[in-house]
Amino acid sequence: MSKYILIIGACGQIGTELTYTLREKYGSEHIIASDIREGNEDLMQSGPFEILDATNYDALEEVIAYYDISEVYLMAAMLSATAEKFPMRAWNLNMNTLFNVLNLAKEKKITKIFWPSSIAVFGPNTPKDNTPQNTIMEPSTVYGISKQSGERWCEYYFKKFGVDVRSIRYPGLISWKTMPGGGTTDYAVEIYHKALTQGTYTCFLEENTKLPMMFMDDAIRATLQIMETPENEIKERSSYNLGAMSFTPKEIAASIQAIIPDFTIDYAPDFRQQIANSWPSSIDDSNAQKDWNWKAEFDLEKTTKTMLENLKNRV
Ligand code: AKB
Repeated sequence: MSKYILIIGACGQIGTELTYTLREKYGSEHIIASDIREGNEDLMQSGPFEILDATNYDALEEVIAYYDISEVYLMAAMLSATAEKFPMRAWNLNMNTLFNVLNLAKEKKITKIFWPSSIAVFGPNTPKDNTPQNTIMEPSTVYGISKQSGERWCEYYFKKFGVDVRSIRYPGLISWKTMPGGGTTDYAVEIYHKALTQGTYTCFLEENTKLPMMFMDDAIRATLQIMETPENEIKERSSYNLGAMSFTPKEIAASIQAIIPDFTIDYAPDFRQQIANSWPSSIDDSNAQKDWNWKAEFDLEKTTKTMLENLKNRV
């Protein structure tokens, strides 16, 4: 394989696992990891690493020319909870990085882009259960507005300039290698850490708040799968709905109690409750199933078992 791939935001929750998986698949020297700051030592030493501010077009262009990059995975973003605190910073980061990679593809300096969208594109007027691919959106969060605008721009660049950009609306992602940062679904990772270290967790969402979630291995598999699909088989050029499981804080707590019977949970909802209330409970991903054979492998029970097994040697 002679292509070179750039990952922007490689030290984040998804970027870390994506970097390892792509390095395994294509060879370390072909995967250029980048981030605005240094992160995990092991990741930085496992192949080429660049400090890169992807809001800076010239800096990004320079890295792309230097390594002869053809594909970019743009994983840098400010997530829902932090974006409510810093709306303009979130808008600038989430939109300028996207425009920079879209324009590089328009200028034929790269050939393919992966850009993550989110269930946050949906809003309070969206049907909550089995949310369809195409439906009312009207996001009510800063992050959701940036992701929905991003989707419109992706489709525009595809239609107008033939830019091959592919995207998934990720649900909340659960992983043990890297912590998420600044999201509303982060509770579903924190809870495992606290179960092992303290035997108890205070959840910032109410007990019956049901949200779509996915284990990281499934998310990475989906990402590689959509990127490997022949160009003419990608029918959604905004972003694909993607589902795996849905659960409430009470249900994830019960799945932990099945393994750690003494684990306890209590609830102290904060501003993130309102964000969660505006999002779907479950997702209809039949288009992803039809167009590129998507099928999730992890349910809640398997996720809990895998999380606790891997984290018990780390925390
Ligand atoms: C968040 O909670 O902000 C993210 C997301 C659902 O996109 N995990």
